[in-house]
Amino acid sequence: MSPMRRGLGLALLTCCVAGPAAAQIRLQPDGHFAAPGFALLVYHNRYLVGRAGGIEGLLHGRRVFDAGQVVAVGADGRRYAGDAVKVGERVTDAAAGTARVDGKVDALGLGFGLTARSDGTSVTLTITLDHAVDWTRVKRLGFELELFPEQFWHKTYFAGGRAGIFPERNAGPVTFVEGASEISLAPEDPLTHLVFASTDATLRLADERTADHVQGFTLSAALAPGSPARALSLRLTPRIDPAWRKASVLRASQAGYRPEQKKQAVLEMDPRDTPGRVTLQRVHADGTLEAVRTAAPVRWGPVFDSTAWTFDFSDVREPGLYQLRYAEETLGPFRIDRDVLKDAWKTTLDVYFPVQMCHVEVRQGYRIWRGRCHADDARQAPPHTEHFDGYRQGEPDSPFEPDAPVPGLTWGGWHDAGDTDLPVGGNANTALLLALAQEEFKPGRDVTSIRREDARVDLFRPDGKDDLLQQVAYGVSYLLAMDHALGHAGVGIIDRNWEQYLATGDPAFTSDGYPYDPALGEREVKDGRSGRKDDRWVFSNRNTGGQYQVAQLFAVAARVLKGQDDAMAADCLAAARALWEFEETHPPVEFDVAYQPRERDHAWELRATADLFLTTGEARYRERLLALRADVERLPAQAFLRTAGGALVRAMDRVGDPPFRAAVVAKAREARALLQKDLAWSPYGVTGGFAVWGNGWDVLDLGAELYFFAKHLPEVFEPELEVATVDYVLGHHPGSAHSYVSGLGRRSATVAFGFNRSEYSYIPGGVVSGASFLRPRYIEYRDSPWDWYITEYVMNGAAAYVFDVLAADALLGR
Ligand SMILES: [Ca+2]
Ligand SMILES: [Ca+2]
Ligand SMILES: [Ca+2]
Repeated sequence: MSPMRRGLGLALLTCCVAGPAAAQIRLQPDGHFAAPGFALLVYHNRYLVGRAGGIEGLLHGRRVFDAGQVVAVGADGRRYAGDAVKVGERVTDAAAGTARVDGKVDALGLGFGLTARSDGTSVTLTITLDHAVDWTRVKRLGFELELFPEQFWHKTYFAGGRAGIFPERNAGPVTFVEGASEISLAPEDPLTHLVFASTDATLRLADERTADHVQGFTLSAALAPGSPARALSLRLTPRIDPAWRKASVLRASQAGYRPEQKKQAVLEMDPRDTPGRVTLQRVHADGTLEAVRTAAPVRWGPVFDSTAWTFDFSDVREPGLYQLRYAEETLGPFRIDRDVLKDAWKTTLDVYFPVQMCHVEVRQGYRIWRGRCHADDARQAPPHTEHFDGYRQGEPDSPFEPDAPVPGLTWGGWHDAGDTDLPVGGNANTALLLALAQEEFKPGRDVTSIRREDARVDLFRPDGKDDLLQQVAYGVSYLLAMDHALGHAGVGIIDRNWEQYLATGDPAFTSDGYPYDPALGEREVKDGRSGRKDDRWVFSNRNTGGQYQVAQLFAVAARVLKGQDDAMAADCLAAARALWEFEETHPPVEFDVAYQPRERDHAWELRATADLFLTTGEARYRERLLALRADVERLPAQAFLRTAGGALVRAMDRVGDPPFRAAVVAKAREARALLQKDLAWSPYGVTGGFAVWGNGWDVLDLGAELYFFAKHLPEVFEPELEVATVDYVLGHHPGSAHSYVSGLGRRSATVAFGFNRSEYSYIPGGVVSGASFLRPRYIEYRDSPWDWYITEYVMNGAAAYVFDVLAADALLGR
């Protein structure tokens, strides 16, 4: 054999054994199927209403399908899917190579097992029925999944003799393929190509997205109606590129850094890769890119399914414009400057908060953001109503008859999120964070005008009044009005029906704005009233945690509003006293409802009492705090860290009782030790606590407490802990490099779930919750207006962001 032939033989061996062969798909010990570049999850997540659960598929680092599940349609046309199908725990059988869940649809007498197994290149899902389908009760039975539309836009599908291209937007229901045995998706795209096939069920591919609903393209495998079969199967075969690697992405704050602060970029990479060098460049006016620092990043360790490497440039303090480079990627430009945080909160207060205000028209120059909404708020929710979005009405506990009008509720409050309800808990938390921001930092800004007489707000048109104080007053106005009407803090106001609630676009149109008058005909409008029964409901039940929460807000607002609006400040203080007094002298009520805290371990009572004491200096509040000292000592460290601690450290010195102070400080040390454990999951310097929902707001919420700890107990909590929460939401986080603040940073959450979500749009300064954790080990951020668990705006996240940026600036400026 000539040397040349030997060489060729070796080359072939290399090519065919280690080269193009993709790794085999294998069952993992945790019950999911994986190969590098592919993963199939089997009920590791169950948020099916959000299309994040059941059978989920990731291909080359992106989720391409989700919400795979058994779907049945009854003879009466009712569809059973999601929570209407009861699915048990997953059973993983390593010897058989299967992961299985059992499920049932009681109403249709259906029981089934759903088993996933792999031959290394495909995964086959088999649905085995307990007995043959009773077709007198069942109209359709099959397995359905949703293809995430953005991954398939303008890509092809092939099935039998048919082929086509997936459209970007839905234009009414379209069936692409019906009755096929094999469907090939995106064969022209080697990173998205997937083939679905079945020998015993008929496949269908359709676009059932509608303008007002959350849906991907639907792929289903169904039994032929009338079939006596007791099983059906679906085989999916991904094309896996063995050369593919997870993208290496740099993460750092996209707003930039103050010179004196810690500056760290994280490079998350495919675990099979090792990085080259990262370069920090300074950008000069003449086009020069000056390499300030070039170094190999330092390995930190695994974070989700990546390996994290860190690049520290803390000692670069020279003010200027910089960018980070790695391979072909550029992060930035961003600033290093003393003033960098002076601007970062402004858009949230200037645009997001005004746009989120209920009951007003909002304009920005020629742009009409929204018409005036909900001028017909609100009517008493009838007793024993289990409503949507966590709202419930139990026993009647208000002066108003069922569905009677409740006066005074047409001014104040912010829309919760992408939805327009006014939850008392969320509004109180938001107003409190803004009020504390005013008290601590007094940023002093006026670019917004609010005119009550016209129910109109104009952005970037000053009215001589401080914007932050105006927002505090706006939240407080709503809660005071409810307190005056009901005699306590209720649950909140929300649409009466599901159609109103799901509507996207201008909320001015979800009700007619005229209070309902039963004396009028349905189309009649007279004297500012109408016969259309579309006014929202106010849910009124008392809940002890919620009462203390609102009492604390009123106590803080009384301090902050003094001098600006003395009448409202006095009103707040009277209401805070009355709420507190009532809860101190009546048995606690734990009414389970969304958005409100439940009282545990006196944590909310401590908050309210501490702030009433700080506002009044009165002995009764001090005495109550001292009486609760043993409860402070018993308080779980987590409750101190996230609930009671901030108020206690603010009050402890003024209480002036050494044993009380010692109890608070001891608990703070315990909380600091607990926090250290919660930081261990990553190099990002913040707590984890991931679920399907991104953890951005949790991090920001804790940030506000961390500020007070660092301010009052600097020997226990270092300022860096608080500053890290700001860096985190601005891009120094896992899952993507997006800034979670819309419009802030070169790459940010500009496709978001606000009221304008149908337009694939955003509200500048809105703050999203961020990357979603997909159990068992994946994390993903995607620019989707429908993934509310990633891209929705919630007002208290935005308030915490405003607070935390001002706080970071204050701590770093010390
Ligand atoms: Ca809501
Ligand atoms: Ca103003
Ligand atoms: Ca109405």
